[in-house]
Amino acid sequence: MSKSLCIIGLGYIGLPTAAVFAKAGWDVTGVDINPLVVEKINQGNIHIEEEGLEDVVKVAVGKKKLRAQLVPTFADCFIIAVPTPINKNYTANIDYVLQATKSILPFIKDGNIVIIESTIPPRTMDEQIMPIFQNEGWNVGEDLFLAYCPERVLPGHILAELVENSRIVGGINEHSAMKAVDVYKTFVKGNISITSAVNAEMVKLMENTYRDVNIALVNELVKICDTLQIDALEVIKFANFHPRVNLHFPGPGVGGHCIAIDPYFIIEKARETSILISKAREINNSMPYFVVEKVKRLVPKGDSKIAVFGLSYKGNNGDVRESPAVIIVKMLQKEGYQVAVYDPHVEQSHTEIKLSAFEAAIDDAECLLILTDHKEFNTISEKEIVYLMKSPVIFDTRNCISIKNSQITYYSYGQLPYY
Ligand code: SAJ
Repeated sequence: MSKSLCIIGLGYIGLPTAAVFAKAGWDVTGVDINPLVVEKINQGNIHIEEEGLEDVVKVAVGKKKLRAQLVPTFADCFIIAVPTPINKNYTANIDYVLQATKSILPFIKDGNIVIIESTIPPRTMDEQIMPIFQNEGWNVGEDLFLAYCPERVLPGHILAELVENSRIVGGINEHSAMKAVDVYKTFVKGNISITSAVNAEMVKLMENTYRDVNIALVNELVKICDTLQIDALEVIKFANFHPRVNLHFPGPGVGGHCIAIDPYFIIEKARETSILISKAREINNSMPYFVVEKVKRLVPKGDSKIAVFGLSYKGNNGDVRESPAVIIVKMLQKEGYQVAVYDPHVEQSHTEIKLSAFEAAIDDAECLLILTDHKEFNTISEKEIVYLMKSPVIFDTRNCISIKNSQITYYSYGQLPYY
């Protein structure tokens, strides 16, 4: 008989995870509080954009290996993959994780394993999750097993990375970790390493913090080079010829629900010692202001029109959470510019910012500001840009397109001259 899984949260991580387990032969029940999400999945459709996911979900639902519902059910294994939003004071809001954990209590049986995948601050497993089960009389680690197993998948490549990437499994004790390994080895091809729950919590946060700090470093380099009139892109390119240097890509800021958020979960627990991590957050948060200052130099203030290409936080993705582009658009509007936004990946229902079609966005615009590196922007019609824009000027904060038409003035980000 196949093993059963009940997974709480059918979002960006939960749904692909549910689909991959179902494909590996598990009987999967996915739980979500949103009835529209449940209905959509049971019809074999999906509510998020992720390469290849719809096909896997369709097949799994068709074969009755995956079903969605509003309440949990009995299962051999429980996985919690609900969001951990950030509070206004930049601390983690773990309410959904705690609620989801409590919601499975009536369905837990002897020998079950409960796995948390949501990103959480260090010691949440030991201090908040484990007591929920202990208070119900469970001898955690003996008759109920508990582990923290963060995912490390890159949006846009989730299905492949869930299978191929190495994984870290943090058990509340060794027995729990071994049980969690048995769960993941049914489909994970990468190495599965075992550690304690608290180490796994910190590993997850540090992976994304490493990225945030490195992005802050190149973003600061762009600012320094701007002051000193040095070509930052050349500097990055040549420094990276060093075998042990890997400068990242500069950009208009860091978005998404992971890298822009996770460092705060460390800062809140060790504020005095998280100096570099806090500064990196400050630098990346300052980048939208830097971009707006550059735009103001390029386009005289007033009610001039600016076409913005890309609203999501990264290329080929429709996710606008924490997107620096959203901040930049709002700042430009506040400055008095007319801003028309074109994003072929973002659905209008996911943002309060009005979206326009390609032609309508560039029509009569004095500057085309690229804020996201969507693949479609590589093939935009240069002819239409020259024909429709009031002045054919492009400022590419992602350095993602190459322009051949000499009638277009193209400014890259980090490269001289800016203006
Ligand atoms: N960015 C830059 N410069 C870079 C790289 C990224 O400005 O050199 C920006 C992007 O444009 C974007 C943001 O940073 O706004 C984050 O994008 P990303 O593609 O680097 O990462 P995410 O948030 O989509 O996914 C990350 C991944 N973490 C790492 O690479 C360490 C992924 O592996 C995690 O699983 C995921 O966070 C998560 O869920 O935590």
